[in-house]
Amino acid sequence: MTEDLVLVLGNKNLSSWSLRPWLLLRHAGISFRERVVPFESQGWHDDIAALSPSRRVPVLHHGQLVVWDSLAICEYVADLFPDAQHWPAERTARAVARAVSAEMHSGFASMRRDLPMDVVARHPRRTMSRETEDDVVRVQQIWTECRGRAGDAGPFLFGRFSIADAMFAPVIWRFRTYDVPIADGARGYYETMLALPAMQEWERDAVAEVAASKAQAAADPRPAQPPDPQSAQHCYAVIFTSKRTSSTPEEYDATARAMVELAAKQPGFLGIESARGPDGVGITVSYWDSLEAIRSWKDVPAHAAVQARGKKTFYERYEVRVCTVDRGYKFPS
Ligand SMILES: N[C@@H](CCC(=O)N[C@@H](CS)C(=O)NCC(=O)O)C(=O)O
Repeated sequence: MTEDLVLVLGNKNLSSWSLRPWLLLRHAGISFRERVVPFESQGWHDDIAALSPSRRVPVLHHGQLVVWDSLAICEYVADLFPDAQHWPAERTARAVARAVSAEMHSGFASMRRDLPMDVVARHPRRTMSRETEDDVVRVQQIWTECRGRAGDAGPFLFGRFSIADAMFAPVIWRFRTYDVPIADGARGYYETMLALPAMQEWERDAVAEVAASKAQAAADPRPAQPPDPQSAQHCYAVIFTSKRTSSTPEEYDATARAMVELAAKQPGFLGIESARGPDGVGITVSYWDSLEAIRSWKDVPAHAAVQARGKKTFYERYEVRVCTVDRGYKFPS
């Protein structure tokens, strides 16, 4: 193979889909270069459309070829390295491995939503919806049945490590973060995956990534500042009143910081101030020099993506009011 494989990933702590092809390549000892583009970073905002036609990660670049979607990347790797047997060699085992991989790829929406991957976080015994409980039971039923069938052929779902293991790997972190009870028949597999050197490497990278982003925030706090009320008369204010859900606090904090930084780069931005109480209710007021600036900010793609994420994950509810500021004063003046 003359060209390098370049795998583009999201944040290692959060990007469940990115983990799958990365784990497949790393566990097999295949050489590749990785490029992490953190969500909500300026790099994501500027580069993702050029890197990935779906604007999602993971995406694999191999010379001129671009392969997006985690399962498609795993299939391509299996084609490139047939001797590595990334699918089970035996036909019926291969059919079942493909079936459980496809089920993982297209299903479990409730579990994904309620138990988002956050490798370093611990949220023990989160209350689960009925649908999420059903998803958890189904995943463990798959693991138990596959392990029963594989027997002594090896510790993975189909004996040897296969694409099916890569597909389920993010669920291992989800179960650990939320301290999901593991059934007896699935426990050995769960522990095998936690102990896998490539999984531990991913975890170390996730821990380092979160520590680096906290250190950066501490070194460069850029406190959100409102404009001086006397110099910003006749401007516009957007009052965003929200109630947080309890989910994904790290992702929320990182995203909120990134959004303030991004807003501060927009034309017409004058300042921002924000407060949130222990009950999860928060008020953020951003100030702008025109209604047009407010409209443009709403449509900035990275901001639009966060608004969609907010509805799904961050907020129980929110209200937005766009107001005119006619005059202002302060004490001490
Ligand atoms: N089916 C795709 C899903 C990829 C996906 O949703 N990736 C997420 C990150 S884990 C993403 O890129 N999100 C960015 C966005 O929605 O803007 C795959 O398997 O690769």
